Amino acid sequence: MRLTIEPLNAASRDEFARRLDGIYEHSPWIVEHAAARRPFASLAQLKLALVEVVRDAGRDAQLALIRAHPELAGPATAANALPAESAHEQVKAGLAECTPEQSARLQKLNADYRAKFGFPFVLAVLGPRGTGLSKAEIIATFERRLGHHPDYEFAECLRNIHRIAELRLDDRFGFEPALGNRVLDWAEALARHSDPGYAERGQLTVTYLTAAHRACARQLVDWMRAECGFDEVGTDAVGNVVGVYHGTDTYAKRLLTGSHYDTVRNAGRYDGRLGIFVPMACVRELARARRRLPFGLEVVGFAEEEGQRYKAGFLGSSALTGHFDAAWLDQRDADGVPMRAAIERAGLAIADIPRLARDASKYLGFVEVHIEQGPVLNELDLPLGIVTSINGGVRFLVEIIGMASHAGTTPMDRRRDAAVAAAELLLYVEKRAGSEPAVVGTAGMLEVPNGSINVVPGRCRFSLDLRATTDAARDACTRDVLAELARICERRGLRCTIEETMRLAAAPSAPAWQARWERAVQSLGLPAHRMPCGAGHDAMKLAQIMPQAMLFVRGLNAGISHNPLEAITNDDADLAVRAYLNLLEQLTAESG
Ligand code: HGY
Ligand code: MN
Ligand code: MN
Repeated sequence: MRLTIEPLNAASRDEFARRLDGIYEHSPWIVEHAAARRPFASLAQLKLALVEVVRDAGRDAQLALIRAHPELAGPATAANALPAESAHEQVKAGLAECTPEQSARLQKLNADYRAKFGFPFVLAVLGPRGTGLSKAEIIATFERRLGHHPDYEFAECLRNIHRIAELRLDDRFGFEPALGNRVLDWAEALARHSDPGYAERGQLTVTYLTAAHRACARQLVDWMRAECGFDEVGTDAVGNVVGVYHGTDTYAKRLLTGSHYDTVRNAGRYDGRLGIFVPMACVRELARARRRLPFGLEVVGFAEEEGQRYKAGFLGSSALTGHFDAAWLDQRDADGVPMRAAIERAGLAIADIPRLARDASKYLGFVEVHIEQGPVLNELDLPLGIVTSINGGVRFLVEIIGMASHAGTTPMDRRRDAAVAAAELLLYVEKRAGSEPAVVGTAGMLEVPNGSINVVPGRCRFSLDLRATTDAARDACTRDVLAELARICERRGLRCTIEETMRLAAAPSAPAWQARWERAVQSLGLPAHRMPCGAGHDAMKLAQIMPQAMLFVRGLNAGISHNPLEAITNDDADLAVRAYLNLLEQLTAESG
């Protein structure tokens, strides 16, 4: 019989525990302790309460909980001696039919893992989508996690235990996170398009206006039209995909929303795209219910945010704010192709770009859903977070110029070594940015052009990405770094060129919109965890012309991003869609 929240709230402590028996492997104490935290407003709140019971139980009880778990494809599996839930999960992930090589590999991994950490490897083998990881994914995860620090693995085993419990609870409640499944399935399908040189290696890279990029745009247009029921769908002059779902009055103000569909190199499949899929799933729900809101919804898949193919970043959202800089059209990619040519080859009309600027008076504001791209929600075991402010940033491309000379005959005190100068500066950036928590500094690209193993580097090119919670902190760090660069070049007899390629102001969330996200998250029975944002987002661009606020979704694997390990669960994606739907209900109620 399917569980529901109300009878669980009303049940006796023993009855409550009995109905939740087996949710945590051989550890009834967890549900027994959770009974005292009733009543629960939602399944999500019940799940969080169970997490908190374990969190409050202390390390010994947590260690016992981890040790209560069977090994993957271990002796208990072979002897068919697993509890029903674990047996079902391991069978569904195919662990009952391992090849001899896979069995041997898993036994060795189990032994090595237990020898290193002193507890068994725990993995939610049904995975983020709930349908089961492949054996290859399980083994790869096992091997990757074997290399972690013991403290990280202790916490990661607990997070996987909570994910196992979540999936078991979903099953007991007969709850399928269908909205979240749709989001994950869209993400997987869109990730099939990738640029040459990456696609062959199974890596996701979609840079501005490549064939893969255009295929993504077409796919988004198709889904918006065929699956979601948008009224108007199209691609604009810079390649943004724009879907409009009208309100009761087609001239009513609109909520602007969305995120980017381009990616960094060897990316994850949720950065940006999640913020397109979540509002798409909302429109799909509204259209299926034949509901019209008192405002329109304008969902934008921004064509370019990452600044990978061309130096200009946030190009898609800049076009909407009226800040598209025509000089960007002359920027060339690594193959020398000017942006102008790429836009024309994509069949887009450069002359139309200025007309993309939005009249902010016609919009209520801008909201963006995005993966956190950091470890905070993952460590707090929270599915959602509310952004309080987005860090401001500035980016430079620097070239230090010295003198190439013979590596063997040039005395160390007579060199004009550009690479060593760059290294000295980067160590300064690390020290300076590390001197205050509000600031971060990164050199993501570094090269000795046409370098040779036996030549003192005459040139060294690198990028600088400096960010801070406030513009003042960002600018102070920038001043110090550029002054140090000048001192290093002076002392070493070198010169340098510096090109500023991007500058974005810090963007505090608009209070009214941040409050709406907070209420939306609380409506799910979850705490409204407020947090700053270190990454750049299209919302910081839209912040220049209208109020904005963002919702964060927890990332798995310590929230890693700009990396193929980027992942979210179907349950968390489902909560994000439900939070978004609640925000739409709030706006509807406010409009009277
Ligand atoms: O760099 C950033 O923070 C964003 O991913 N473009
Ligand atoms: Mn990104
Ligand atoms: Mn992003």
